[in-house]
Amino acid sequence: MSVRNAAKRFTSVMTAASLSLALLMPAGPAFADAGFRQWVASFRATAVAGGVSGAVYDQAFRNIKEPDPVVLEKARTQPEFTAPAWDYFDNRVHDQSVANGQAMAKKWKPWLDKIEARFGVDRYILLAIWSMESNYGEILKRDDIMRNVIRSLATLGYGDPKRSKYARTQLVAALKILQTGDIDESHLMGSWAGAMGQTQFIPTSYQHYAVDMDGNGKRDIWNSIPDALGTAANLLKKNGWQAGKTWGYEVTLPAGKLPGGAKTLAQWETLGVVRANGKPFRNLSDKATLKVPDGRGGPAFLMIRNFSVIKAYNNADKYALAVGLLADEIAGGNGLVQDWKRPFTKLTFEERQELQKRLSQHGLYDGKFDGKIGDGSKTAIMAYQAKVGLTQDGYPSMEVLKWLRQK
Ligand SMILES: [Ca+2]
Repeated sequence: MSVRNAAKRFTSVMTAASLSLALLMPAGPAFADAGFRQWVASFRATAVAGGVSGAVYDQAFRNIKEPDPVVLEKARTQPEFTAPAWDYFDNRVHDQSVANGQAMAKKWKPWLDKIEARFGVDRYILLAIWSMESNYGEILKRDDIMRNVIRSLATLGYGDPKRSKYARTQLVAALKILQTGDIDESHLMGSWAGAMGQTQFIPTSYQHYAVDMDGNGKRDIWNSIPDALGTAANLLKKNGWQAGKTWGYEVTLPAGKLPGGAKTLAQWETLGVVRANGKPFRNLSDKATLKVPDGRGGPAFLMIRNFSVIKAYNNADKYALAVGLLADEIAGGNGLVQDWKRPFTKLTFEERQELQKRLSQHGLYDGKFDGKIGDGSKTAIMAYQAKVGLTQDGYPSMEVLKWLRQK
């Protein structure tokens, strides 16, 4: 993004955030800033009681005079709807995330060997987590996404009643990270909600799990890939990762009703549940639970223990499943046998980028050509559909791309 665009964008976000601040603080932005400084001054005692030195506190806040308007805006507009399965998985498990993962597997092989040997966690799972969390570090280069963690958490602690408790706890933890000297305050950057580094750890998780894998004396999950992947491996290991085992299997189901609950893979096999790719289960005595995230007619899975371990990272089935599926493909697997239920013909990753480029040529899209179909792309697709008289569903479909190619 050009500097001018960034400035323009920042101004429009500022305006929106000032409005929402004004709603929170009837006295207006000037008083809101005074209120924030007051909050920072009064939270000092809490931080000190939590073990943060006064000097570290003052140093961390010395250049922070105002809440971060971008953080308040993000906190206000976080979507809470549930995306359909194809929407979630297509944006995470695709040609590009697989190819990048394979390139990273080669590039970091010596360190992945060491991390696997030390923690017993599968390298492909770690690569998939890295992809899901920061697109292999790419988002850390985005000035429009990366925020000062201390300022973000103080902003949420002060201005977002829903997240205030979370933010106060995380702020004390973040200050303690500065106190250890693992990173200095100008590099303590993260997402608007305080998730940090290549593998997006919130400060309390960092405290529990961060490791200095490369041995330079600092646990640097921002700049050291070995530290970041070692830290992710440590989290999974401490939450019960079973070395040498997978997360689960895509399966095909027999007709008729199946019992619920956990059973051994041998028992599932007796019930007629077999692997979708025709291969045998690896260990028939593993206990497994059946999941059909897209309902009957979509792909089905038997999840073993490591699936729930991945959920220690992010407690959502679809997150853990995306990690598992992406890991399998980075390792050379062929992907799903039974695809997600999709009300249109799927585009490849490159075709989705082409779709974005063509929408931008029509003046309907000004985001990145990143193949990710988020709200901006969907709005642009709908605007185009309205223009040419198609049903306005916002789907990144072959039908829309074919129309775009004609004009
Ligand atoms: Ca290190």
